[in-house]
Amino acid sequence: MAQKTSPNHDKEMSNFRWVLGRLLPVFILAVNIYVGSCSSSDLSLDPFTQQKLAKISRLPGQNFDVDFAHYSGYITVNEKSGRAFFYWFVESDENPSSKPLLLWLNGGPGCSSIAYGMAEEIGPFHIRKDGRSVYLNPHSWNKVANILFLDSPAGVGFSYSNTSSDLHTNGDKRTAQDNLKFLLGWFEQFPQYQGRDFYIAGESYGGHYVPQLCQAIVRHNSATNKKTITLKGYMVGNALTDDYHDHLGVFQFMWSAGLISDETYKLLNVFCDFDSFVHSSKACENVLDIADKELGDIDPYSIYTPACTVKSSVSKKLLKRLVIGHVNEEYDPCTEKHSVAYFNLPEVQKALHVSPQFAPATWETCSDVVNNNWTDSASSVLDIYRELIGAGLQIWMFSGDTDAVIPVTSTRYNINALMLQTTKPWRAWHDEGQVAGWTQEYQGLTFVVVRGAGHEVPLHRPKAALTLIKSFLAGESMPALQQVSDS
Ligand SMILES: *[C@@H]1O[C@H](CO)[C@@H](O)[C@H](O)[C@H]1NC(C)=O
Ligand SMILES: CC(=O)N[C@H]1CO[C@H](CO)[C@@H](O)[C@@H]1O
Repeated sequence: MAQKTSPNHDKEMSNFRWVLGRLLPVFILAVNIYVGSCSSSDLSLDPFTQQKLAKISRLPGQNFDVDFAHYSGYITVNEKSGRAFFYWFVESDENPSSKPLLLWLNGGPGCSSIAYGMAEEIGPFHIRKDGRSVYLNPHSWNKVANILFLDSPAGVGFSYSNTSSDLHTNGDKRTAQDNLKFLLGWFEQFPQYQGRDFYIAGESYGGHYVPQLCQAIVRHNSATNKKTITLKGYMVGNALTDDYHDHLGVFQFMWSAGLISDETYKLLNVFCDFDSFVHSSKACENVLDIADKELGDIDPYSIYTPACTVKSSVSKKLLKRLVIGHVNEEYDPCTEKHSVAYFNLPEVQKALHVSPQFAPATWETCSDVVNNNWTDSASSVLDIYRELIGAGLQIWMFSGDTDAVIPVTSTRYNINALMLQTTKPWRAWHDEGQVAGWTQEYQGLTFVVVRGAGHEVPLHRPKAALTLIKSFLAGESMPALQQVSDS
């Protein structure tokens, strides 16, 4: 997924050339030398013994008990190259055998689903400011589903390849195939989940990964006539979908939110509309640089919240004094930094069954190497939407409406381009008696706006996001205002 600027944000690098990556200090890629022969998942063992070995007992800095099991480890996706993907699987905290299975994918390309999905969005374990301990997220999606977090592709998070050139040749097509291989391998290790209702969700560049993987699954199922993976549907948020419509929406949003000048708005529409998001032309990059300067030092992924800068932490202190009693729930723009500290701790990596042999020299939330060397990137996945709507999948698109990176306008242009029939007209939806957003239902697709949320909807609006996943998994419309019977 696309990530926020960090305090060490290299000013030479344009936010908008990097919209889908994030900006962290660039560490020199240390080429790991793979020696030894210890592999974490021994395939000679039966699945249940493997599960036992993958089980996580307690995380460092976890001073509370949880009533769900969770597991982590590697699944080999390519034997010849020696590519293995890292997962962290969290069962539901209540009656997991009755709950669906949900795969979560962050984007980038190059960003870790553990860094974002687990540690600051939908996962149960979020990282404290000290970078050494965790707290329980009260709005974790494992209240309603068993969640599988996957670091994909090779070079992201703890996923690795024994062939170092693999990190320079990642792209959409191989990622979809490797993700399919991952799932098939994972279901072998967790056979009790075979045939379970299965959904995929993700955000940002996950807008490519999610439909592309769904297409690979649907085609695999029909080619093999097997139903190991019982895919029911997918949901994407602030999702990169179609370069042309996404660009139109971004420029329009930045202009109407008052972030850029009239002149730059015009130039963007002249030089960038028809460009690729991942591989933009020099002419377009020049205008993006101008736009970036005009924006100033805001967080483009959430334009009305403080950015992670020294200044913002001062104003945050003020806020803390004013909003008494909500200190823990307060939005922390620097949460990524805490994850970097935590997941680089040797004891944390040990608890997660990360093999020292395959661990990255430095764990990063997003990999610059993967991002900068991305090969094929589909200019549009709308054709896949058409195919999957035809296959009868349940498809939802949601959007946080304060994101300037893949904004609500982009998603609306994309949905309009599909020319679907409306089944339920535009209306507000509610959470805790307030309008939490808007929704419209189409033949084959449901659209949900989450009001006041940035690029990472579950980070900014955790309660509304839990309502969203509940409705999605139940296949129900977003809640309308509840009638209060008494007064
Ligand atoms: C990578 O190489 C090491 C050393 O040969 C081997 O133990 C490991 O299984 C390989 N990884 C994969 C995914 O094949
Ligand atoms: C061909 C290419 O773009 N290579 C890039 C791969 O990633 C590294 C690290 O970010 C860059 O320095 C290379 O330029």
